[in-house]
Amino acid sequence: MRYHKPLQGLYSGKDGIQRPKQSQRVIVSEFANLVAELEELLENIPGTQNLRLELGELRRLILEQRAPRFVLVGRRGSGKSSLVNAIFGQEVAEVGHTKSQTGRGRWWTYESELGNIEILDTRGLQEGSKPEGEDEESSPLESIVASIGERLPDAVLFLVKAKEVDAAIDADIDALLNIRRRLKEEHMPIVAVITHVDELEPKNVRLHEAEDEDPHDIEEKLKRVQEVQRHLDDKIREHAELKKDLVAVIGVSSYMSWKKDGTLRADERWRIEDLVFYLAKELPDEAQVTFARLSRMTRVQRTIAHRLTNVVSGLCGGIAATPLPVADIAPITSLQVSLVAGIAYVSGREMNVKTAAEFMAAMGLNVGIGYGLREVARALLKTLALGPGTAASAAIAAAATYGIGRAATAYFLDGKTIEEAKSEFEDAKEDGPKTT
Ligand SMILES: Nc1nc2c(ncn2[C@@H]2O[C@H](COP(=O)(O)OP(=O)(O)O)[C@@H](O)[C@H]2O)c(=O)[nH]1
Ligand SMILES: [Mg+2]
Repeated sequence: MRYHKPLQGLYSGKDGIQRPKQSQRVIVSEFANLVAELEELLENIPGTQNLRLELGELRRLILEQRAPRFVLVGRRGSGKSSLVNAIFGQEVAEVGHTKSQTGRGRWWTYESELGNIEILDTRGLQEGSKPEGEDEESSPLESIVASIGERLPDAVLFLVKAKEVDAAIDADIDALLNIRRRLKEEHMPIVAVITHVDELEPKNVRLHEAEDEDPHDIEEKLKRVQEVQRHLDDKIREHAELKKDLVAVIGVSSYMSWKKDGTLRADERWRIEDLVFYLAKELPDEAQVTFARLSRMTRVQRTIAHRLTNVVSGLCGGIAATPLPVADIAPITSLQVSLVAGIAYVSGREMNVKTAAEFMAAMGLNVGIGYGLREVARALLKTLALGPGTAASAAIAAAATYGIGRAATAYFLDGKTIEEAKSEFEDAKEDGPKTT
């Protein structure tokens, strides 16, 4: 039996050490064993290359999860801390203090109960400021480069204030170039974020509440946003080294404010969801689930849920068509229970067999009363009555799994009722998985 890296990002204490809850640990280790057993079984069966690839994908998405890692390039006051808060939808970073809040050149973990993000703050590259408690031994660039060598980031976020895009941003672009050059041949997506676009003219027109504003005012403001986006895009593309890695230039408002007691006072975020969506596409599989979960953004979470559903239904169909030499495990139903648990997890719930089993019972599937993955899977196996090794059972297994995934998405992500999820299950089962 192979052993695996412990699951990252599932649950962490204040000290940043990962401590999954007991029930979560159980399903994760059972799921890890299932994947390993299937990999071992399939290794000796010819023609199962695709199944093994799909298992690898699931392994990366669920078992090898880790926090996404971003480098932030932007001056003090450009809105780096605010952007981190805006992505979480929660106050995880201190905003707007005159003293530097973040030391330069080292990785910081921002934590929420839903997951963590690791940030390398490069401020200091384009200004002479010196954060508190900073040792003055190494230059800012050297310490940043050392941190990047230690842990490769997933993407670079280049932040510029909307009103400064026209002004002298050459120093900012130099900072970006400096980092880009040190990365040599590594691929490094760059997402340019124009912050404070709410402050563009006409000033008091609220983009985040556009439906209450005069459409002409909104149109005028959106035109300004597009202008600054185009301008920054042109500026970055002047440099061939940056051009090849630039994936998006996007204007946003990150403004949120909290009262002293922690309650939300204002949420004036605009296009942060689009930004999160672009960023998610650039992340490796290992960081996708954590990012979607902690963002609390349904659109991003739905994308992951669909992907999990497609992978798992493909796997279930393939497994049903493959006569496995060992009948001891109930891989198809175990995968189905894991799929539901995974979608519930992406939605922000704890990952456990109980939640998944309760949901499946509500769908009218007999899952018995056990709370172990295998117990539930065996009970479910009787209900679904899947005979192994035929094309017909393969189609049924894939369609049933697809229906389960769609129903779980409707219930956990779209806020549908159990009844609505149940009819989604019946409909999706009929239509079968999409062949995309
Ligand atoms: N109106 C508006 N204010 C913002 C936005 N982003 C940040 N701010 C404000 O700009 C100031 C500096 O932001 P901060 O996140 O601390 O910048 P940092 O120094 O780069 O970390 C704070 O007062 C924030 O509330 C934005 O998109 N719109
Ligand atoms: Mg800050």
